[in-house]
Amino acid sequence: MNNPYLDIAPEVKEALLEGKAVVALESTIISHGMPYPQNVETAREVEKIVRQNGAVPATIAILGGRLKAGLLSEELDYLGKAGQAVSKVSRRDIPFMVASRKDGATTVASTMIIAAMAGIRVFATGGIGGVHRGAQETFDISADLQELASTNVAVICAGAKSILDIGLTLEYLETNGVPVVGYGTDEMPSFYTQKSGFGVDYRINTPEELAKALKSKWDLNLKGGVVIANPIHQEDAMDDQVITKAINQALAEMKERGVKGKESTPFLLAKVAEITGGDSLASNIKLVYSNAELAAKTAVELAHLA
Ligand code: PSU
Ligand code: MN
Repeated sequence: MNNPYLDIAPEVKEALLEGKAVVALESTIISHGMPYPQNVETAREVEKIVRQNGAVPATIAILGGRLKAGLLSEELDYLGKAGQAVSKVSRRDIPFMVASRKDGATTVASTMIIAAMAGIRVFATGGIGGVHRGAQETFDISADLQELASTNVAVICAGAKSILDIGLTLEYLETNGVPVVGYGTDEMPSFYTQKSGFGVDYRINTPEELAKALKSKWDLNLKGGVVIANPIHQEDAMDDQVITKAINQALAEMKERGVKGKESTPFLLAKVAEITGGDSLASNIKLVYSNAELAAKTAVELAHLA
């Protein structure tokens, strides 16, 4: 924890020193994943849910070049209002933000890195990045997947959005030794819906079982993360046809406009929300709450095992 680049919030530091449960949260979902003000409201509510379930939240970002584990309320507000004006920061970008003392919103990959530096092992988000559709041509594969291969943090998500090629994403994770666990399901959920047609590697039904699997992996020095895919509750899920149509339309528009690289995912997220007239945003918010709850419960169980 003695890292001269890292600021751990006092509450987070105390919890870590006492071996208590801490849950990391990312900030790209705030700045680039949702519109203001729903992004800030969601970020605050997520922190509250983590607390209600017995863990301490640590939202991660880079501010003024400092790596932050745990943000103040006004810092959440700043990131939410700044939106896409703040840099989206993945692994490759971290040193440049630090060197030039800039602000950055952290993706799944960079949140994992900073969480691991702080000693946090459980992280809740909405969706992970993955292998994009058409990656055979574009080579667009999220750095999140490589990070999952090498950094010891469990990521609780609602599966992968079908803006991605879910089958290829699962193949990529398998090659890199990253287990994909379905929480209470045998099927990989696809973010807005419970189904994708693809199976997960393991089905686990309780936070206690999840914690045991994580402890086993890391006790054995099998480095890397775990994807814990927690399906959206049925009452919050979207109609499969509606969301499929919206995603296809968003993908077509992206191609037309030639959107590439780090802009792709934020573009697709905003387009899908726009096309569905906010319905997808409502689902997105609900699934993040559900993931925060499961992450907190898992972190509590993991703290008991330590
Ligand atoms: N998927 C979502 N919501 C998000 C993201 C992905 O449903 O907010 C964000 C996360 O921060 C994720 C990042 O780590 O997008 C992936 O971006 P890229 O595909 O450029 O690696
Ligand atoms: Mn990409």
